[in-house]
Amino acid sequence: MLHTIRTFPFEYSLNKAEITVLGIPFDSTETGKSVKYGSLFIREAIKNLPGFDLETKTNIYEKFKFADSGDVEVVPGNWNLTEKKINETIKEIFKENPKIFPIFFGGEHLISLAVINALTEIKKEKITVIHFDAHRDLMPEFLGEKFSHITWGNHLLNNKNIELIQLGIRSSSPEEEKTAKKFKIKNTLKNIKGKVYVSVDLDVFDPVFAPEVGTPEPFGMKQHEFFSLLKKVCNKNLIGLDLVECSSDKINTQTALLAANIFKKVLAWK
Ligand SMILES: [Mn+2]
Repeated sequence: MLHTIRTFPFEYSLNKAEITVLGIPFDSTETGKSVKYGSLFIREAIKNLPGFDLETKTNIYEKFKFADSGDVEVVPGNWNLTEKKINETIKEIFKENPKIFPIFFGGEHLISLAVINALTEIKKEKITVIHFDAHRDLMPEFLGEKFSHITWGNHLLNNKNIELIQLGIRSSSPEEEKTAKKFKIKNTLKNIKGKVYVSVDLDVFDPVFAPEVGTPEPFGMKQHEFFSLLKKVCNKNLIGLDLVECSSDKINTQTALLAANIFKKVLAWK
Protein backbone atom coordinates (compact mmCIF):
# COMPACT_ATOMS: atom_id res chain seq x y z
CA MET A 1 0.00 0.00 0.00
CA LEU A 2 1.20 3.46 -0.84
CA HIS A 3 1.19 5.81 2.15
CA THR A 4 0.78 9.19 0.54
CA ILE A 5 -0.36 11.74 3.08
CA ARG A 6 -0.47 12.32 6.82
CA THR A 7 -4.01 13.16 7.87
CA PHE A 8 -4.19 12.46 11.60
CA PRO A 9 -2.29 14.02 14.51
CA PHE A 10 -1.13 10.57 15.69
CA GLU A 11 -0.92 7.58 13.43
CA TYR A 12 -0.65 3.90 14.30
CA SER A 13 0.31 0.92 12.19
CA LEU A 14 -2.71 -0.74 10.59
CA ASN A 15 -2.65 -3.76 12.90
CA LYS A 16 -2.81 -1.52 16.00
CA ALA A 17 -5.38 0.96 14.64
CA GLU A 18 -9.16 0.98 15.12
CA ILE A 19 -10.06 3.29 12.24
CA THR A 20 -8.56 3.44 8.76
CA VAL A 21 -9.27 5.68 5.78
CA LEU A 22 -8.77 4.63 2.18
CA GLY A 23 -9.02 7.00 -0.79
CA ILE A 24 -10.36 5.68 -4.10
CA PRO A 25 -9.81 8.49 -6.65
CA PHE A 26 -11.63 6.86 -9.59
CA ASP A 27 -13.94 9.11 -11.65
CA SER A 28 -13.78 7.76 -15.20
CA THR A 29 -17.57 7.43 -15.65
CA GLU A 30 -18.38 10.81 -14.06
CA THR A 31 -20.84 12.79 -16.20
CA GLY A 32 -20.69 16.08 -14.29
CA LYS A 33 -17.72 17.77 -12.63
CA SER A 34 -14.61 15.71 -11.93
CA VAL A 35 -14.59 14.08 -8.48
CA LYS A 36 -11.08 12.70 -8.86
CA TYR A 37 -9.63 14.81 -6.05
CA GLY A 38 -12.39 14.18 -3.50
CA SER A 39 -10.18 11.98 -1.32
CA LEU A 40 -7.41 14.59 -1.33
CA PHE A 41 -9.66 17.52 -0.38
CA ILE A 42 -11.67 15.58 2.23
CA ARG A 43 -8.35 14.68 3.91
CA GLU A 44 -7.28 18.34 3.78
CA ALA A 45 -10.61 19.40 5.31
CA ILE A 46 -10.21 16.80 8.10
CA LYS A 47 -6.87 18.43 8.98
CA ASN A 48 -8.77 21.70 9.38
CA LEU A 49 -11.16 20.29 12.02
CA PRO A 50 -10.43 20.02 15.74
CA GLY A 51 -10.79 16.47 17.09
CA PHE A 52 -12.99 17.63 19.99
CA ASP A 53 -16.74 17.31 19.46
CA LEU A 54 -18.67 19.74 21.62
CA GLU A 55 -21.93 17.80 21.54
CA THR A 56 -20.52 14.50 22.85
CA LYS A 57 -17.58 16.06 24.75
CA THR A 58 -15.24 13.55 23.11
CA ASN A 59 -12.07 13.98 21.11
CA ILE A 60 -12.11 11.50 18.25
CA TYR A 61 -8.29 11.38 18.24
CA GLU A 62 -8.26 10.33 21.91
CA LYS A 63 -11.19 7.96 21.46
CA PHE A 64 -9.73 6.01 18.50
CA LYS A 65 -6.40 4.98 17.01
CA PHE A 66 -6.09 5.97 13.34
CA ALA A 67 -4.17 4.63 10.36
CA ASP A 68 -4.30 6.20 6.91
CA SER A 69 -4.12 3.45 4.27
CA GLY A 70 -3.44 5.94 1.45
CA ASP A 71 -5.16 5.79 -1.91
CA VAL A 72 -5.95 2.77 -4.07
CA GLU A 73 -3.89 2.90 -7.25
CA VAL A 74 -6.88 3.16 -9.61
CA VAL A 75 -6.68 2.58 -13.38
CA PRO A 76 -8.30 5.54 -15.16
CA GLY A 77 -10.75 4.39 -17.82
CA ASN A 78 -10.65 0.76 -16.69
CA TRP A 79 -13.28 -0.25 -14.12
CA ASN A 80 -12.51 -3.99 -14.31
CA LEU A 81 -8.92 -3.50 -13.19
CA THR A 82 -9.86 -0.79 -10.67
CA GLU A 83 -12.56 -2.99 -9.12
CA LYS A 84 -10.03 -5.80 -8.74
CA LYS A 85 -7.54 -3.47 -7.05
CA ILE A 86 -10.19 -2.08 -4.66
CA ASN A 87 -11.25 -5.62 -3.74
CA GLU A 88 -7.66 -6.79 -3.17
CA THR A 89 -6.73 -3.70 -1.14
CA ILE A 90 -9.72 -4.01 1.19
CA LYS A 91 -9.05 -7.72 1.72
CA GLU A 92 -5.41 -6.92 2.46
CA ILE A 93 -6.48 -4.34 5.07
CA PHE A 94 -8.82 -6.81 6.82
CA LYS A 95 -6.19 -9.57 6.70
CA GLU A 96 -3.88 -7.25 8.63
CA ASN A 97 -6.63 -6.13 11.02
CA PRO A 98 -9.97 -8.01 11.00
CA LYS A 99 -11.51 -5.57 13.51
CA ILE A 100 -10.72 -2.35 11.63
CA PHE A 101 -13.47 0.22 10.92
CA PRO A 102 -12.89 1.49 7.35
CA ILE A 103 -13.90 4.87 5.94
CA PHE A 104 -13.62 5.29 2.16
CA PHE A 105 -13.27 8.58 0.30
CA GLY A 106 -14.29 8.76 -3.39
CA GLY A 107 -14.02 9.25 -6.23
CA GLU A 108 -17.33 8.61 -7.92
CA HIS A 109 -20.14 6.48 -6.54
CA LEU A 110 -19.22 3.41 -8.63
CA ILE A 111 -16.45 2.70 -6.12
CA SER A 112 -19.11 1.82 -3.51
CA LEU A 113 -20.09 -1.22 -5.58
CA ALA A 114 -16.59 -2.71 -5.24
CA VAL A 115 -16.30 -1.66 -1.59
CA ILE A 116 -19.62 -3.17 -0.47
CA ASN A 117 -19.11 -6.38 -2.46
CA ALA A 118 -15.68 -6.78 -0.82
CA LEU A 119 -17.15 -6.15 2.65
CA THR A 120 -19.88 -8.80 2.24
CA GLU A 121 -17.19 -11.30 1.15
CA ILE A 122 -15.14 -10.43 4.24
CA LYS A 123 -17.93 -10.21 6.83
CA LYS A 124 -19.80 -13.26 5.50
CA GLU A 125 -23.12 -11.97 6.77
CA LYS A 126 -25.98 -9.81 5.57
CA ILE A 127 -25.29 -6.07 5.49
CA THR A 128 -27.92 -3.33 5.39
CA VAL A 129 -26.66 -0.59 3.05
CA ILE A 130 -27.98 2.87 3.86
CA HIS A 131 -27.57 4.88 0.68
CA PHE A 132 -27.92 8.66 0.98
CA ASP A 133 -28.29 10.22 -2.48
CA ALA A 134 -30.33 12.61 -4.62
CA HIS A 135 -30.37 9.89 -7.29
CA ARG A 136 -31.55 6.28 -7.32
CA ASP A 137 -28.47 5.10 -9.28
CA LEU A 138 -30.46 2.03 -10.33
CA MET A 139 -30.12 2.18 -14.15
CA PRO A 140 -29.02 -1.19 -15.62
CA GLU A 141 -26.73 0.69 -18.03
CA PHE A 142 -26.04 4.27 -19.10
CA LEU A 143 -25.01 5.33 -22.63
CA GLY A 144 -24.28 1.67 -23.30
CA GLU A 145 -21.92 1.44 -20.31
CA LYS A 146 -22.86 -1.21 -17.76
CA PHE A 147 -20.72 0.08 -14.89
CA SER A 148 -21.09 3.76 -14.02
CA HIS A 149 -21.90 6.06 -11.12
CA ILE A 150 -25.55 5.98 -12.29
CA THR A 151 -25.78 2.16 -12.46
CA TRP A 152 -23.79 0.88 -9.48
CA GLY A 153 -26.89 0.46 -7.27
CA ASN A 154 -28.53 -1.77 -9.87
CA HIS A 155 -25.50 -4.09 -9.89
CA LEU A 156 -25.34 -4.05 -6.10
CA LEU A 157 -28.82 -5.64 -6.08
CA ASN A 158 -27.19 -8.80 -7.53
CA ASN A 159 -25.45 -9.22 -4.17
CA LYS A 160 -27.79 -11.42 -2.13
CA ASN A 161 -26.06 -10.45 1.11
CA ILE A 162 -27.23 -6.85 1.12
CA GLU A 163 -30.44 -5.03 1.85
CA LEU A 164 -30.68 -1.56 0.33
CA ILE A 165 -32.27 1.48 1.98
CA GLN A 166 -32.27 4.73 -0.02
CA LEU A 167 -32.72 8.14 1.63
CA GLY A 168 -32.94 11.61 0.10
CA ILE A 169 -33.93 10.43 -3.41
CA ARG A 170 -35.45 13.18 -5.56
CA SER A 171 -34.32 12.22 -9.07
CA SER A 172 -35.19 8.95 -10.80
CA SER A 173 -36.67 7.35 -13.94
CA PRO A 174 -39.72 5.09 -14.45
CA GLU A 175 -37.34 2.17 -15.04
CA GLU A 176 -35.52 2.80 -11.75
CA GLU A 177 -38.81 3.17 -9.86
CA LYS A 178 -39.86 -0.24 -11.19
CA THR A 179 -36.58 -1.73 -9.95
CA ALA A 180 -36.97 -0.05 -6.54
CA LYS A 181 -40.44 -1.56 -6.22
CA LYS A 182 -39.35 -5.00 -7.42
CA PHE A 183 -36.51 -5.19 -4.91
CA LYS A 184 -38.61 -3.64 -2.11
CA ILE A 185 -36.06 -0.89 -1.48
CA LYS A 186 -37.03 0.89 1.74
CA ASN A 187 -36.80 4.62 2.47
CA THR A 188 -36.88 4.45 6.25
CA LEU A 189 -34.46 3.57 9.05
CA LYS A 190 -37.15 1.65 10.98
CA ASN A 191 -36.56 -2.01 11.92
CA ILE A 192 -32.94 -2.31 10.82
CA LYS A 193 -31.33 -5.56 11.92
CA GLY A 194 -27.70 -6.64 11.88
CA LYS A 195 -24.66 -4.96 10.38
CA VAL A 196 -24.99 -1.57 8.69
CA TYR A 197 -22.89 0.21 6.04
CA VAL A 198 -23.49 3.87 5.13
CA SER A 199 -22.79 5.28 1.65
CA VAL A 200 -23.07 9.05 1.31
CA ASP A 201 -23.31 10.72 -2.08
CA LEU A 202 -22.75 14.32 -1.03
CA ASP A 203 -25.38 15.45 -3.56
CA VAL A 204 -27.98 14.22 -1.06
CA PHE A 205 -27.60 17.70 0.46
CA ASP A 206 -29.17 20.73 -1.12
CA PRO A 207 -26.60 22.44 -3.40
CA VAL A 208 -26.77 25.39 -0.99
CA PHE A 209 -24.91 23.22 1.54
CA ALA A 210 -22.87 21.05 -0.85
CA PRO A 211 -22.25 22.87 -4.15
CA GLU A 212 -19.09 20.96 -5.14
CA VAL A 213 -20.53 17.62 -6.23
CA GLY A 214 -20.49 15.76 -9.56
CA THR A 215 -24.18 16.20 -10.32
CA PRO A 216 -25.94 18.74 -8.04
CA GLU A 217 -29.71 18.42 -7.60
CA PRO A 218 -31.94 21.15 -6.11
CA PHE A 219 -34.45 20.61 -3.26
CA GLY A 220 -32.05 18.49 -1.22
CA MET A 221 -31.62 17.67 2.45
CA LYS A 222 -30.75 20.28 4.98
CA GLN A 223 -27.76 19.65 7.24
CA HIS A 224 -29.82 18.99 10.41
CA GLU A 225 -32.11 16.62 8.56
CA PHE A 226 -29.17 14.55 7.30
CA PHE A 227 -27.25 14.46 10.58
CA SER A 228 -30.29 13.45 12.65
CA LEU A 229 -30.77 10.45 10.32
CA LEU A 230 -27.06 9.60 10.40
CA LYS A 231 -26.95 9.70 14.21
CA LYS A 232 -29.54 6.90 14.38
CA VAL A 233 -27.18 4.40 12.74
CA CYS A 234 -23.91 5.36 14.45
CA ASN A 235 -23.65 2.44 16.87
CA LYS A 236 -21.75 -0.83 17.22
CA ASN A 237 -23.56 -2.32 14.21
CA LEU A 238 -22.05 0.24 11.84
CA ILE A 239 -19.20 -1.53 10.00
CA GLY A 240 -18.09 1.10 7.48
CA LEU A 241 -18.79 4.30 5.63
CA ASP A 242 -18.05 5.99 2.33
CA LEU A 243 -18.15 9.64 1.28
CA VAL A 244 -18.33 10.02 -2.50
CA GLU A 245 -18.90 12.45 -5.38
CA CYS A 246 -17.03 15.39 -3.82
CA SER A 247 -15.87 17.63 -6.70
CA SER A 248 -13.94 20.13 -4.58
CA ASP A 249 -10.89 21.53 -6.36
CA LYS A 250 -9.52 23.82 -3.66
CA ILE A 251 -8.47 23.50 -0.02
CA ASN A 252 -11.34 23.81 2.48
CA THR A 253 -14.26 24.31 0.14
CA GLN A 254 -17.77 23.93 1.56
CA THR A 255 -18.50 20.36 0.42
CA ALA A 256 -15.17 18.90 1.55
CA LEU A 257 -15.63 20.54 4.97
CA LEU A 258 -19.13 19.08 5.21
CA ALA A 259 -17.71 15.63 4.32
CA ALA A 260 -15.04 16.07 6.99
CA ASN A 261 -17.75 16.87 9.53
CA ILE A 262 -19.63 13.68 8.59
CA PHE A 263 -16.38 11.78 9.23
CA LYS A 264 -15.99 13.45 12.63
CA LYS A 265 -19.63 13.06 13.74
CA VAL A 266 -19.77 9.38 12.83
CA LEU A 267 -16.73 8.74 15.03
CA ALA A 268 -17.98 10.97 17.86
CA TRP A 269 -21.35 9.17 17.90
CA LYS A 270 -20.04 5.64 17.30
MN1 LIG B 1 -26.12 11.21 -6.72
